[in-house]
Amino acid sequence: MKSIKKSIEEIIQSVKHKPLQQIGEKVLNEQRITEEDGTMLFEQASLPYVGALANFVRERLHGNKTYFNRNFHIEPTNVCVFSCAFCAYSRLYAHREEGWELSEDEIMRIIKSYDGRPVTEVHIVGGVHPKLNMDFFAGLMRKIKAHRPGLHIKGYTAVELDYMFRKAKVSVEEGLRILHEAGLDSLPGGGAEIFHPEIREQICADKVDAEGWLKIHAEAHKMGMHTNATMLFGHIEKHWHRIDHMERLRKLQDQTHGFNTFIPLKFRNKNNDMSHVPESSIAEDMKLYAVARLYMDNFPHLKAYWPMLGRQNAQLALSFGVNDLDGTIDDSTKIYSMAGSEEQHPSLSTAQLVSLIKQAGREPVERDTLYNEIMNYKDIDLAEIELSPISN
Ligand code: V47
Ligand code: SF4
Repeated sequence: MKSIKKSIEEIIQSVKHKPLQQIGEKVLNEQRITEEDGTMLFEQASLPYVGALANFVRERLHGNKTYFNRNFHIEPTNVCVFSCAFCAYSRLYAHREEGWELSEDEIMRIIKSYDGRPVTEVHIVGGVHPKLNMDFFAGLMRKIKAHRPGLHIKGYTAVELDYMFRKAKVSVEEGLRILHEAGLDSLPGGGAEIFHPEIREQICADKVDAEGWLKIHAEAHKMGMHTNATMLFGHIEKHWHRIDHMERLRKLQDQTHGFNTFIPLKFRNKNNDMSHVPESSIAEDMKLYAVARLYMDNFPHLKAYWPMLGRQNAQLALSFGVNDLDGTIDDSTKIYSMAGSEEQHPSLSTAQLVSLIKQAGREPVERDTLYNEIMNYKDIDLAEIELSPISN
């Protein structure tokens, strides 16, 4: 049988455009592609070509493995002091009758409802509430850890942290140390949106800027915490803004190696101040994942967040560089359903996730937040998972 390398060599040679051929050769030889290369891939390469290159890299890094975890989300509040134009979720403090705020007891009740179930991670993320401060969140994490020490807490975007630290008048380093000691294990990737000020000023002018976001992640990495990074794509940004965004992340990763996963988030246009902006096509989305896999050569993982993309498109993304589908989520996550995602109550059982991955011809592997492998489902029968007491 022809080796994958041989096939990809043939594909590269068959491309008539010399600069695109040279990009292909760089990928084949594990050389870094430049910002110009990245923009050229968006603008001149065909989807099958970038897809084939991205799949080659994905399989070189991870073979057929596709990771997921058993997690659940808690959104303590949707009240937010900021007013990002793309956000369908937040309610301004002045109108908080439309919003919700969970008390510590209510959050602990959610945590306890997972007792005896094999979840490994809680993802805590929400609006930036003017009254919920660092003491509240540090106290909450101590309570969660006292109740279930092994549960990994991935919580608070750099936007929430920046606001918390400024309000508490502590430095980024001090603030992160306090939260880390209280039980915060890692940071999610939210709030990055598009870093370039030309776009940031139009879509989320009042929250932390690129430098502030990157500083928080850099400090977390210095402390030994792992973090993720997102990019909100498919709205008013140009291709070069996407490359600029990825370049800033790639540079930081060269220095710290603290990022686990890059998560492109597709802009959804319902119920927000950007409803006039059309959503991107699935072909554009797949190209974005493929270019991201090629550009972010120092990020080990590329995630398609299925609640936002939809299950079938997430399956498709597994052929365009993606090797992670997030998790079971099991949640009342409203951030996407309110913005028009088809997933109104995102939740998949382990059996459903495994089946989704197998249907796409890949090998499902359950991981923890830090990508330690918990179980490979390659040879496990679906009926066996459904009957198992560990299925959730
Ligand atoms: O930063 C808000 C996005 C993010 C819309 O780290 C929207 O594992 C599309 O960061 N259309 C928060 N996207 C969620 C997030 C996340 C999600 C899953 C996993 C991880 C992780 C992180 O949600 C925000 C923003 O970019 N968002 N509104 C919208 N209308
Ligand atoms: Fe607030 Fe986050 Fe929505 Fe922006 S995206 S308004 S920071 S909840």
